Amino acid sequence: METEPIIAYVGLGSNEGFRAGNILLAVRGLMEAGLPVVRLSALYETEPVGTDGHGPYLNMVAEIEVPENIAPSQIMARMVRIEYLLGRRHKFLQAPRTIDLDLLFFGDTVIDTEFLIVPHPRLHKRRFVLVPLAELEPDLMHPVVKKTVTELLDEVEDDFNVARWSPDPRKGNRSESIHISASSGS
Ligand code: PH2
Ligand code: MG
Ligand code: MG
Repeated sequence: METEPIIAYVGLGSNEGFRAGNILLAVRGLMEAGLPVVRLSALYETEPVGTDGHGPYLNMVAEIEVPENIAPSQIMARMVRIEYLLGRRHKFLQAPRTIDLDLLFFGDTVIDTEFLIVPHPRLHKRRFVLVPLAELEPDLMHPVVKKTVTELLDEVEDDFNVARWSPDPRKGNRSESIHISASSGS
């Protein structure tokens, strides 16, 4: 009997180096690690949350059709390896990073251990996650908060800027098109 595959959502972010390249290499990394990426949101340029004076992020969300017998902890382990291969070194909490991969949802599974919290504990409070997620799956239900992504986005208090991004060849693909307000600086 065929069973429906579990769908997982992964948040990708980069605010150091060639951001779009880092994100696309991470998508390739997921595929090569046996995690089939079936849909991608657009890329968004987003004002950094909780990190005074750091550069803007590119953020995206990827949908994964989880192969049978792959547990959330194995997805995490593969993501950490991809982060490492792409040059991520954990300098300090919320330091600028070439790549950050976060497991947002794993079907409607709820996990709360010392090592892993699923759904991601802050996803429902972050516009830079909810906007790309709503693009892919607006009716997705958060199994803990019990609201859909659309409802969460309607209610979210985070008003940090999130804007669709596309490469600007005139700027050598390094456009920093959003203006970071002085209040979020140091
Ligand atoms: N990630 C963080 C901290 N702040 N801000 C934005 N805009 N995008 C991120 O991905 C992000 C952040 C820590 O993981
Ligand atoms: Mg993160
Ligand atoms: Mg992370």
